[in-house]
Amino acid sequence: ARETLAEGAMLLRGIVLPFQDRVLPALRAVIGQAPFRHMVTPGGYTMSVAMSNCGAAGWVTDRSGYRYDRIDPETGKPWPALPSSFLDLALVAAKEAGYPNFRPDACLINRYEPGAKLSLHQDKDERDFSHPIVSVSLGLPATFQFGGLNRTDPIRKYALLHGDVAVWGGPSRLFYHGVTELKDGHHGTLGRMRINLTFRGAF
Ligand code: MD5
Ligand code: FE
Repeated sequence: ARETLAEGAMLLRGIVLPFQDRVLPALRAVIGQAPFRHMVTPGGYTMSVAMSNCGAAGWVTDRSGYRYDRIDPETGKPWPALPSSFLDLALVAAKEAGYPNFRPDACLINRYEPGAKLSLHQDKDERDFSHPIVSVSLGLPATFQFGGLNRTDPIRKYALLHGDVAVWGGPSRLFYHGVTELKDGHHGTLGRMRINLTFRGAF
């Protein structure tokens, strides 16, 4: 099932399911090497979403700003490599959405527990906005908000479910978006959380 959300933006419901038996163990291995942590924004706010990364580049924030870095500031080591299952999934989804040349070098891993949210923002720390962002949803359902190029543009809401992938490219690449406070619940394989993998071309 392929649904167009906006020009350049596609929702691929359930496309993760054939990959999940490879992706979930790989996720556990990555988190064993680079544990989830609550990062601090330049404004001094501790994020409710816990994050980690894998790939050549990882997204980090601290009091000095947002950036991509090859080194995990918590471990002092490079981020774990992108697992082959992650890359296979990202490439299949990107191709299905019309981006056959996408080659991600970064995967930001977000963990939402009940009550966690991501306020409306744009993703603009990447060098080249011609790369799409491939976003994989696992575990508890979330309400995704997406607007337009201006913060004040009208917001549409979508439920993102376990196994869904959203691909944001073209004009939608820089649209404002966010995730509302995660509702409590229990997912059969992930338990009491939502995991979101976002594949990016950072460098
Ligand atoms: C999430 N994560 O569900 C979302 C999925 C983040 C983040 O927002 O920055 O980690 S990525 C959704 C996205 C990316 C780029 C553009 C648009 C949405 N969009 O145009 O709506 O945890
Ligand atoms: Fe974002």
